Amino acid sequence: MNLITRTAVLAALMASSPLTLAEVKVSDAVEYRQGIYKAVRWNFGPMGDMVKGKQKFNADEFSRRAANLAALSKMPLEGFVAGSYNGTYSGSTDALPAIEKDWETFAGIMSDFETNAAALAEAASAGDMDAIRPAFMSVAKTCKSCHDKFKD
Ligand code: ASC
Repeated sequence: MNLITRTAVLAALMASSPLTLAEVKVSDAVEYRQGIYKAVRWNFGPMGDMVKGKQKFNADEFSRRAANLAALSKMPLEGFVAGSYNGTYSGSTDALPAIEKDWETFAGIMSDFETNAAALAEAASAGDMDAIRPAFMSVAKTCKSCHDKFKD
């Protein structure tokens, strides 16, 4: 789409919507981060099933999913923008306003997510479940610590 078409489409969208331009951008950011987390779960779920023995361990599949997770772990942070939190945002989100109030802690946990997901991908590339298991648990603990503090 060229700029003129895009502007026209946006203008039409704005005319038919009660949302302001700023709110449209916020909803895009919320949808973006929720999409990333869906992709995270899509990959992390089967990895968890393999770690728990609910699904047969397939080293190639596990490693591919761990590499996906390592890439995905770098992506959600930019979706946490001003006005996108539960209580302020007009749409649906479980992201608590504590994220904004305690951004340093939140960004720190997201950074741990990246570090731990990279370590899991590294462990997974060797295909050894004894090394994978603790690396997987570190990532799961990081997920939980963020949910406990910052997710409704
Ligand atoms: C998952 C999932 C999460 C995390 C979290 C880890 O499989 O959907 O949100 O692991 O439960 O503690």
